Amino acid sequence: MKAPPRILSVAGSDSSGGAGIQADLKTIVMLGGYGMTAITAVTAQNTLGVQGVEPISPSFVLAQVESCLDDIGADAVKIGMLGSAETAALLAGRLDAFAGAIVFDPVMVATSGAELADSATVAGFAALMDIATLVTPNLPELAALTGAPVDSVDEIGAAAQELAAKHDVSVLAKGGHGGGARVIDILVAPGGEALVFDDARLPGGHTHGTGCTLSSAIATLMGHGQALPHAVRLGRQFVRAAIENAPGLGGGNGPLGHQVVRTPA
Ligand code: PXL
Repeated sequence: MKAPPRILSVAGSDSSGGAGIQADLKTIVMLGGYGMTAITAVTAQNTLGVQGVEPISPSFVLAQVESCLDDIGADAVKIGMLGSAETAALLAGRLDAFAGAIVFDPVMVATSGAELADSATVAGFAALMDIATLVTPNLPELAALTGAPVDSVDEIGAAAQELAAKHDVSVLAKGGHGGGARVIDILVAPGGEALVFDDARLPGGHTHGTGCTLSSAIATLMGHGQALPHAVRLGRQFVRAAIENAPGLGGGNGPLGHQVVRTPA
């Protein structure tokens, strides 16, 4: 049996199972990876909103990371909700020399609109972007990280190029929040080369956890040895199939159907 890629997710817990750590583990296992977690915050949450957040202490987030890396080790790391600026700083220090891929989803706001990072934590994102392989902002996050307008494909590409050059990182600007009939994502390499992924927007409103799912899918696919552009291509296919198979649970923006998706790596 081929050894599964070892994937560590550093992210928050979503009690409703649709986003965060829970979405990450579902994604990692469906893509043939071995999933581990360092939980940064616990949320009380459902498809209607976030009812409460309890951050885990930064030193204990790091303790979880150490426990995983000291023994089992990891081929790729996915970073999501951080919970505090100090956790961001400690994590950037610990992962500075990490040899595998680091996929950083700069989570600021939940799909329901709840704030998941305060301004100090967002300031702490810079150090993580410096050490990441890929950062995956949605349009509001890209605008917040660059201060640039993101109203057209040209503006989105320019903002992504600015961020990529500043932090020497690949940037996947995700267009799902754009609202048009097509969802256009732009992958920009640190040197500025761009690759555009353009698909029809899927019908149905169940998109809770899409960002978490995409970033952990890309991390797992890179852990399998896929090059970044192909990992992004396959990861987007995985998310789209999971949206198409959303089970329609809850009274609000519901979770994806991870359990039915089979995408070979
Ligand atoms: O999708 C952003 C996100 C990340 N992490 C946690 C979340 C959410 C959205 O709900 O709950 C824990």
